[in-house]
Amino acid sequence: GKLETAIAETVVKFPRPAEVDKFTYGTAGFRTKGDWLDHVMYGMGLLAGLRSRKVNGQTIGVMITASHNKAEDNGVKLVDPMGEMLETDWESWATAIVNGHSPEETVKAYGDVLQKYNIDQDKPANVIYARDTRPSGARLVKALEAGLKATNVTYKDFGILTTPQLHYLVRATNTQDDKNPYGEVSEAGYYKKLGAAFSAAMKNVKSNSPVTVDCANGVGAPKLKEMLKYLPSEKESGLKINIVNDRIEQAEVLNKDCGADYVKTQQKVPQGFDGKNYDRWCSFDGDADRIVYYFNDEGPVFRLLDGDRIATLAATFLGELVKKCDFEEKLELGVVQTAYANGASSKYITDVLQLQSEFTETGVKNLHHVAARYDIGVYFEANGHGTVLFSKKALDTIWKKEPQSPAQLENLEALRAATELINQTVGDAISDFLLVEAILAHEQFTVREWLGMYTDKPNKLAKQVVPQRDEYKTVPKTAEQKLQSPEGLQDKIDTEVAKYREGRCFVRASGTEDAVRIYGEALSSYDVDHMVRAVADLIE
Ligand code: 16G
Ligand code: ZN
Repeated sequence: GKLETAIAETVVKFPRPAEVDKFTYGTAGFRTKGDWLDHVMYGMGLLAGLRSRKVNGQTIGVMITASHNKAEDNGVKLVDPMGEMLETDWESWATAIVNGHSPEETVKAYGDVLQKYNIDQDKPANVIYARDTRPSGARLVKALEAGLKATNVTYKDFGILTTPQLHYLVRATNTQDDKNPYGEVSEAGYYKKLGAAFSAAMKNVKSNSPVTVDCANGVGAPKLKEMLKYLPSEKESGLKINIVNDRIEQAEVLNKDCGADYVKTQQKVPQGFDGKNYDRWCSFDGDADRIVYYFNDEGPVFRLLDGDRIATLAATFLGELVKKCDFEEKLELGVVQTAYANGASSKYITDVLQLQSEFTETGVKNLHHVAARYDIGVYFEANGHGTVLFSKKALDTIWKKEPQSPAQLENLEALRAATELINQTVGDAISDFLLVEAILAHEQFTVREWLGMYTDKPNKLAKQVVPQRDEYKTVPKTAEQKLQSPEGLQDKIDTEVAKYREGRCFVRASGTEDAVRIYGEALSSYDVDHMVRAVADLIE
């Protein structure tokens, strides 16, 4: 057909780089050196159009970012109509369409998708896209556009945005004609929605201390600055927000010794830290979809308030509000984590909060889908990616309730504000930041009190390079905590772990690096070190 000819003619301008054997659409989409991604972007233009036609012309999003990775890297992922990650079944089509070795092979992969889903090429297709601050982004957009043009897709460039802002825009676009649209379809619409929700959440409370945000020298910096214009003044809210690591014009410092990933993996304050003991700090990652908090204790001893801490804080707050609102219909609250969550946080959720706690495999899409089964589903990875999902039943219940007293009205208003403040499409550093700040103000918590909610179990995360990481397969439905291969290894691990008091240890293949990860917890840090080393020795 006509489109196939157009593809064959234009794909040659974006040849496959010789350096890459095979591209794979993984948990974070495609990700590698920015210089090698033009061909991939072109292919993602084709696939985004196909995906949109498959879902009756609803708008699909394309985000160009490499998150916490080096400035020279880049990547791309697709966003589905409700702002979710691309449906899993389509990941293999993404891989197929960018791995053609000739124009014919690309056209063939395109045709395979058409055929498989019975897609009508004359139907409309709509795509929107954005990128982070990386220098290669502008060039990669051209390749993406070439794929979109070749297949007659209607598209709109939203320029530089955080990843969650693009997710927001996709959902807002696709719910424009609904009775309850998600928000205005513009960057300003995002700030307006969050700003109004934060003001409502802070209506009856005041923050008691300033906060500093490390923006990883990435896109979060200009976007948070813009966000500030829509927030109540420092005088009104009591909250002073300082921003550091905002040098986006210097590409090479992006994520360099700063940002959420650095702080979490190094267990260290970022470059540019000048806080006193007990000052409240937080860090975004390079595309502002992750956040962790931290402070220096007496010593100074570095104290991290990671995704587990945010999950337990949010679950505590929302659980209390739901109770106080006394709804006729029971709303079920649950917290979804991965096996990397500190055992003390999970115990706190079940024993103290008396809420359901569930584990899934690593990766946002896995947590998201499980959280969606609850009326209020809180999900966070320890690394700081997470959000809260409200079911339709929960939203209806919360918005239609008639308050029985002024106190109940206050609680109801706070809960309603939370439903608007939280980005329900994906973890969002800006939205999570405002949520945490509002909760701390409500609870009148200092960082010490927040940390004091429970005591983390001593833990350690190690990495071991292995020749073939795909030999390490886990048993389904164990949240990756049991190996089924290599044969016999799990038994040896179990024997070793049984030697330690309250020992827990598991091994899984990384989805993003050529290595396996070993996570361990036990009653004492001496035991943890010993156990993790012993388990590492079992791995060849
Ligand atoms: C990806 C995931 C992240 C996960 C990480 C695990 C998304 C958007 N990102 O970055 O959630 O924590 O992989 O990496 O799902 P690993 O497989 O190397 O341990
Ligand atoms: Zn990120």
